[in-house]
Amino acid sequence: MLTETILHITSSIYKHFGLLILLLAISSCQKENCEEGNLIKNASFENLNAQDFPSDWEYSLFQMQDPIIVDPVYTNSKFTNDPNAIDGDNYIILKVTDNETLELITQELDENFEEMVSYKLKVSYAQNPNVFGPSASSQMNVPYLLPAVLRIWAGYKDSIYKFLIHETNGIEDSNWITEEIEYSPDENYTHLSFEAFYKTPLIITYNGNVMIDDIELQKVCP
Ligand SMILES: [Ca+2]
Repeated sequence: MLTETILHITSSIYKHFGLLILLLAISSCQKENCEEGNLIKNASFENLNAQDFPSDWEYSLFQMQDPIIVDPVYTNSKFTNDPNAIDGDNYIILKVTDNETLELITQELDENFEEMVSYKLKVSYAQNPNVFGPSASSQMNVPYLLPAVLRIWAGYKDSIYKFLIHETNGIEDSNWITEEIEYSPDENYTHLSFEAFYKTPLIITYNGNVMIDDIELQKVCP
C-alpha cells in the first residue's frame, strides 16, 4: 500500500514537472518569436549611401505643385548651432511648404506587419530652428518654423497612406521629444512611412519642419 502511494506521488510529480517544462518551453518559444529586436533598418540614419541619403530609406514628395525642396538630411556638422542628433550624428528633416509640398520617408520592412499583432513604435522628434527655404508666396528665403506635425503610416509600396499609426501635436520645440506608440495593424502591411504634415484644421498652407531620429519598432511580447 505504502509502495503504491509512493509510486502514485512520484508519478504525479513527474507529470506536473513535465507539464511545467512544456509550459516553460512554449513561453520561451513565444518570447523568442516576439523579441526580434528593432524591425527597422538604419533606424538612426547613420549609414549614408553614395548620394548621402540614409540607406534603406526612400525619400519622396507629395506635391500639388512643382517641388521646391530637396536635401532632407542634416548632420550635426552642417551648422555649428544645429541641435545635436538624439542618437549618433544624423537625423532627418522633413518639411511642409506653402507650395503644398510634403516630404516623407518610407522603408520596406524585411518582415511584413502581422494583422492584429501588437507593435511598439518609438520615435524622437523636434523642430530644427535653422531651416530656411524659398517661399512660394513671397519668392523670398523664409524661416520654415511654423509648427508641423509628424504623421506615421503603415501601407504598401504603391499605397502608403493606408493605416494612420499616429499623428503628433504641432512640433515647435527644438528639444527632442520621445514618444512611444502601441498599435495593432489591421492588415499585413509592408511599408512604414514618416511624413511631415500641416497642423489641422488648415486655413492656409505654410512652411515648417520636423526632424526625426532614433526609431525603434518591436513586436509586443504577449
Ligand atoms: Ca541618428
